[in-house]
Amino acid sequence: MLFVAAHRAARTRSALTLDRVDPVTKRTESGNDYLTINPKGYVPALELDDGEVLTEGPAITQYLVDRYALGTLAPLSGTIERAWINSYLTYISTELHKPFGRLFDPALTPDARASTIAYLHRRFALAQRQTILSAKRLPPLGPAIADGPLA
Ligand SMILES: N[C@@H](CCC(=O)N[C@@H](CS)C(=O)NCC(=O)O)C(=O)O
Repeated sequence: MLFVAAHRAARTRSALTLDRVDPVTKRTESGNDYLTINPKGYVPALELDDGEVLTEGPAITQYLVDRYALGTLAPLSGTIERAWINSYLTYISTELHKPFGRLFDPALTPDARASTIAYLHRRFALAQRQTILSAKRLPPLGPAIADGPLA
């Protein structure tokens, strides 16, 4: 079971069973309290058949690739090419995604909003440069797992 944001589930094509989470009530569409599944409260979370729950986007995507698409959507674990992918996913998660979320905070002051936007501009410029560099260094893989979060 993959828990995703309420607005995303409809757009996601996947062999996984999906359950939407209401971001305000933290109830799942199937009627469960999401906080009992993932106390962090945010999505995504992946619940395995044995009940194990994995959170954090970069960990989930890499787990799914290694388990179900070995060597096709990402370079093999333990290679420097895979470490670049991991680095890029972590960058997206921490340097782009999180500050972006602040912009939706109604309590954000105009000054804080302006400095967050300036920060994001710098970070996106670096991401773009890095993407161009990576494209030259990574083996051709077709759609890669790092494309997902930026799509
Ligand atoms: N560190 C997490 C962050 C996930 C995240 O911020 N998810 C957003 C949706 S894109 C969310 O659920 N926000 C609601 C909340 O934080 O309560 C990851 O990389 O997976």
